Amino acid sequence: MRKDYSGYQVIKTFPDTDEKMKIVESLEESVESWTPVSGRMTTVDLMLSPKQIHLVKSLLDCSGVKYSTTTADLQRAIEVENIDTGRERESRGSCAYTSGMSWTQYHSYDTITKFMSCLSSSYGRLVTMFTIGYSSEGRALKVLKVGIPGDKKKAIWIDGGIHAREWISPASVTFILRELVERSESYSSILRNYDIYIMPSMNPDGYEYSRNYDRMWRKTRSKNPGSTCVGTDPNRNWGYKWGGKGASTNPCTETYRGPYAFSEPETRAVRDFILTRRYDIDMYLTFHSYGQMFLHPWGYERVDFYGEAELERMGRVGASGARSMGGGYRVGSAAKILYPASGGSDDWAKGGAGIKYSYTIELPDTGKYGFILPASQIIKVGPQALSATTAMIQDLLARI
Ligand code: 0X9
Ligand code: ZN
Repeated sequence: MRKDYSGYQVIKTFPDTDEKMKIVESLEESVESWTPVSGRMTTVDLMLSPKQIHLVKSLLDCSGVKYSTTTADLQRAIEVENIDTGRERESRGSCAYTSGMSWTQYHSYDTITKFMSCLSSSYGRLVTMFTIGYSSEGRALKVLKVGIPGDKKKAIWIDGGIHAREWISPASVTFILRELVERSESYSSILRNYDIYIMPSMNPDGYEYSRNYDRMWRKTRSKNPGSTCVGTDPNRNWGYKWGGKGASTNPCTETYRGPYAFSEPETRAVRDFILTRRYDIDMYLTFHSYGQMFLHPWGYERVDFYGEAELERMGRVGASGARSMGGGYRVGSAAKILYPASGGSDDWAKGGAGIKYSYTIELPDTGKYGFILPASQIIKVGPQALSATTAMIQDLLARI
C-alpha cells in the first residue's frame, strides 16, 4: 500500500526573532518533517499531517510567527511531479536510450544501474564499474570511475541519493555522469588529471521505498531490533563525532543515528571504498536537496577552525559555477548556516578520511516545491550541479 498524503500541507515559517525561532524549533519532533532553508533569512518549512494543520497554524498565529502555505495539497503535488514532459529525447543508440534513462523524468534504481552498466561497457577505456557492497535489502551498490587512464592520478568523489526522498540528487548526479562520459573531449584536462568516482544512488533501498510506498521516506530500510520503526538516517551514521548534536537515538525519528557508527551497509561500503583511496581523493561532494546551499564542515558543531576560509573560498567557486547556470546558492559551514547535525558524510570525509575539500550541496529549490521538485526541473538543476562541480575541479587543477 502506498502512503496517501491527501490533506497534508507544507508551510514555510518566518521566525524573525530568536524567540520565534525557539517556538518553531520546539515543533521539530512533533511535525511530520522540519526543514530549515537558509535564504536572506532562515525560514523553516514544516510538513503537517491533516490533524496537525489547525493546531500548528493556531500556535504560530498566537506567537506572531508569520507563515505561508507552500504546498496546499501534498498528495496532488506528488501525483504530478513525475509526469514525463518528454521535451528531451535521448538519441538512438545512446546508453540513455538503451537503458530507458532520461532527464525529463525520475527513474528507478534499476534503470540508473542499467545506464551505468551500459556506460562501463560502451566506454571501456574511460569508465570502470565497481560493486562496492550490498544494501540491507540486497541491492548492489554501484560506483563508476570516470577518467583517462594514466599515472599518478588524483581523484574526486561524488555521491547522490543519501536521503531517499531527495530525488533531484540522483537525477543531477547522473546528469554529471553522462556529461563527463559522453562529452569527455570537453573535459579532457579534468579527466587526464583526475579519476572521478561517481555513485548516483547511495541509499537505493530508501529510494525505491520512496518511489513505491512513501514518497517522503528519508532513511535507509534496515530493521531496528526491538522497534517496529524501520531505517537509520544515513547522514547521521558516519563515524566522525557520531552521536553528537542533531542526531536522534530514537529509531522512530527521521534523524535516527543508528545503533552505532557505520551500522548501515551502505555507509560502510562507501567508507571502505574511500579509505582505500583516501590519499588520492582531493575532494568529496555529496548532493542533497533542498535549500540551495554549499555546506562545508563542520556540521557537528558551530566551531571556527584552521582552513575554514579556504573551504569557504572553494565553496564560493562552486556556488558561482551554479549561479552561471541560474541558481543562487549560499555558502557556509553546515552547523553555522543550517543547524548542528553530527554523523554526516561531509564531516567524516574531512575528519575521518582526511579529504581536504568536503561539501554537502543542497540542490534546489528553496521551498516552492521542496522535495517534490517536478521532473521538468531536472534539466535546469543538472547543469547547475555540473557547472559547480567542474568549476571546483578546475580550481583544483589550477593549483597542481
Ligand atoms: O541534515 C542533513 O543531513 C542535510 N540536510 S538535508 O535536508 N538534505 O537532510 C545537511 C547535512 C549537512 N552536514 C552536516 N550536518 N554534517
Ligand atoms: Zn539530504
